[in-house]
Amino acid sequence: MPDLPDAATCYELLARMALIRRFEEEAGRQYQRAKAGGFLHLAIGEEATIVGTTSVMRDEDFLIGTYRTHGHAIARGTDPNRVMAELFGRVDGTSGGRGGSMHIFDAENRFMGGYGIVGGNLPIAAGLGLASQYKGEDSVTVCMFGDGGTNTGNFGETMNLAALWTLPVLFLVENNLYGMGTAVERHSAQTDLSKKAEGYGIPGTRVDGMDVLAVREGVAEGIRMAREDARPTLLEAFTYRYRGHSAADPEVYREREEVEEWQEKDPIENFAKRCVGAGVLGEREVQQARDTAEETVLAAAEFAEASPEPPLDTMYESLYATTDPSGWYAVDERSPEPHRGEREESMPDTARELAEAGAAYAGRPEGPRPNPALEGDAREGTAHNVEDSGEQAVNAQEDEG
Ligand SMILES: Cc1ncc(C[n+]2csc(CCOP(=O)(O)OP(=O)(O)O)c2C)c(N)n1
Ligand SMILES: [Mg+2]
Repeated sequence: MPDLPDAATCYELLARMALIRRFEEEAGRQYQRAKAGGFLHLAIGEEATIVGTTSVMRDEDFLIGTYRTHGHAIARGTDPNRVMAELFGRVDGTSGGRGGSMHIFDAENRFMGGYGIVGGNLPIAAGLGLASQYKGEDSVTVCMFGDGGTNTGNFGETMNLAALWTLPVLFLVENNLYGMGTAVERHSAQTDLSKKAEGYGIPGTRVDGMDVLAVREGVAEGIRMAREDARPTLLEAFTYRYRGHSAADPEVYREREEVEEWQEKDPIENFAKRCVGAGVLGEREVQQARDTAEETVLAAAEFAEASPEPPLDTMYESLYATTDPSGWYAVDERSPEPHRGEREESMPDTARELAEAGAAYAGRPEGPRPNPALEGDAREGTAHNVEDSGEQAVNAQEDEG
């Protein structure tokens, strides 16, 4: 078990977790009152994984998560008032009330969302890592996603690129044992999720996601490897959500006893007990953390309630980024010289004509389309390759026969 840090750090960790817990409880209550609309996914029980992670990130690092991320934004420094207002769909919300619970976004605090598509944040994390690398910044991206997210195609594609391009990204699986109502052993062939990226050259480790200090240690090491060694890694944190998958979950897939067993490992209660037991914090400070959380969250609900709804005629505002992209570039810097076939003059004439015409077969006479394997492009391509590779030319001649 990792040693306790100094009293100020312990207090901060405890206070953050208590705030997120209380925020989520209130969000659930406001959803019942129909003040918060859309879907609502609460992370009650997962606070140590969230706060342990953000507590060792630098301001310039990026965090990207899923649709269960009210706490992630708050842990990153987003004003709880603005998160609550977003849940309420009000103008003072993080996305002007247009995103709702699943799309909290705060670029200023480098909290990059908030995504409803399972696994959808993974390639974006690779993009953030690539941007840091390309700009020569030493910021690291932490990408948090669920156990279910490891089954998506995006997972494999992202691991491949992250390893290939040595992207400064830490991938963190919040393994809460279920993807909606499906248990890990029923949805993943490999149940040791930390191993799922090994084949791509991304090593993984496991950590107790209910222990804020263990998470800190694991994440700090992953961030260090990303920042100093340009090595992406995977960290699997075992955690548990006490509430249903979303607000509308009858929870028929698990027993009450299982939930209670995990509640025994409660990340906030146990950390508070440990701090008090070790004499690092007093009972009074623990109570103070809880009271402050209470005040902050009640104020957030009041703030959200008072914030106006967006006027109807602004419905189409703030939906798309309309600034120009800063430029286009090739990413393969290990062999920046053009690869075979990439030079314009090495393009087969037919292909060039078609490309210049703007569309395949544009300007061609009506009728049966040419078979490129027998006539046209493929043959021209082969002829061109004669200089590059005698072997290919021989094979092509054999095919002709
Ligand atoms: C691509 C895609 N498929 C299916 C869904 C529906 N869906 C929403 S959440 C979810 C479960 C994901 O579980 P996990 O990744 O473990 O995250 P958790 O909800 O446990 O935090 C599914 C299947 C979706 N949003 N996106
Ligand atoms: Mg899950």
